[in-house]
Amino acid sequence: MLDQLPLLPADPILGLAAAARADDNPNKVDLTVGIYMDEQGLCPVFDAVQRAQRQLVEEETTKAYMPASGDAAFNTGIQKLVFGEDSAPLLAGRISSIQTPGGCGALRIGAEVIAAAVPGAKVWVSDPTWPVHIPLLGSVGLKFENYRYYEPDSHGVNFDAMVDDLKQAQAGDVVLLHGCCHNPCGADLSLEQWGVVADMAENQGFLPFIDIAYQGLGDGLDADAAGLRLLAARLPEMIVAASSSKNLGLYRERTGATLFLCRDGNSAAALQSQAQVAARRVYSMPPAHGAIIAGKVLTDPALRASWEAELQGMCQRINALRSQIRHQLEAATDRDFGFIEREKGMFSFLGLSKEQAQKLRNEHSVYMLDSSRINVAGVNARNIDALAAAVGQVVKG
Ligand code: PLP
Ligand code: TYF
Repeated sequence: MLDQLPLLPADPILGLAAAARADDNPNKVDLTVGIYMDEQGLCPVFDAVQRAQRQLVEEETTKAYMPASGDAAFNTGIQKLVFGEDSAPLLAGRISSIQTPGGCGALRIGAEVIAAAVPGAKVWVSDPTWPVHIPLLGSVGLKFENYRYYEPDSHGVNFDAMVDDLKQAQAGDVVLLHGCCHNPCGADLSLEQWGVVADMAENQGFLPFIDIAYQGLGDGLDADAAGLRLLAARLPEMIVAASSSKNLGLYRERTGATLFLCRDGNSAAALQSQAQVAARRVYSMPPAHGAIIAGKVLTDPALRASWEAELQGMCQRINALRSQIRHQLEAATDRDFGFIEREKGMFSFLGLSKEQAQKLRNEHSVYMLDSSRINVAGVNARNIDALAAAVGQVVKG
């Protein structure tokens, strides 16, 4: 029975990361998978996370199951983090959430709940979007339609085209939006453009589903959630998939949340129950470790202050790297890379062809995705010259 199943190809992103790991060139440059790396090329554990983890180990008296909705402190903390401490819908009891295994689990639980409301609902996704959205949402039978978003020539958002396409989105449809730091292109909506999306959602009745996996790594914790909060202030309903992988560095602990903005408190309670039942269909109870740590960091004032300072340092470093990469690539080529400084978060398309990206890998051990997406946070003082030299050679042919 099972031997008829073929070997499947690796995940396109994680497969390239494995290829980079296997490369024995000591000067290789790995800009594949989106993890934050420091100047030493390491993905660090936040100091506040280490301290909270030590507390957890000392205090823990049981490994009994978590509730299906997860850790209460984490839920409170992430609701305030995403919607804001003094969010009106939060104070009005219109928001509920459940802790999920990472942002991926949050997307999947959101999809399950959407499919319960409207089986086979149409989800509008940006062109391009994070490729993993398709299996995560498609596996529950949701259908996809693209809206135009990134324009390679300008390296920015073609907002007129986006609006034109989304005019067709109706009540019963879902529009998936990247809350900030768009993966893969780094091009985000302005606050004014978020306002237009809110107008359209109000008039047309579609449901926004916001994937926010990089809050705090674009312009800061509040600034990165400003678009989402603008929608929350105006709309009756919305779903958010939040991840604690990047901004708390909890990647392998699989920590995230699905959050529901609802018409009223009764509906918020109903949606939480829907999400819990959806979780039972997939994994029953979430893992404890990451969310208990995140709950402590988000709600203890001293840990919170330490975490925010460290996160702000990462955000500033990413933005400084964007400027350095721009200048070094411009010096090594005769191209304009000013767009790298205009984008936000961990990703940018360098605007190279698939052949050029492959040549960079095969001839220079410089690893980026075939689309020429780089992980900006993988660049450091020791590899930036090699990156610029290799891109210069490949671009000049
Ligand atoms: N959404 C986007 C756009 C992402 O880039 C990621 C991962 O990095 C996620 C969601 C979910 O990440 P995780 O499941 O690791 O929390
Ligand atoms: O886009 C990225 O690199 C990150 C990490 O199946 C990631 O979002 C990549 C692939 C995947 C899950 C996470």
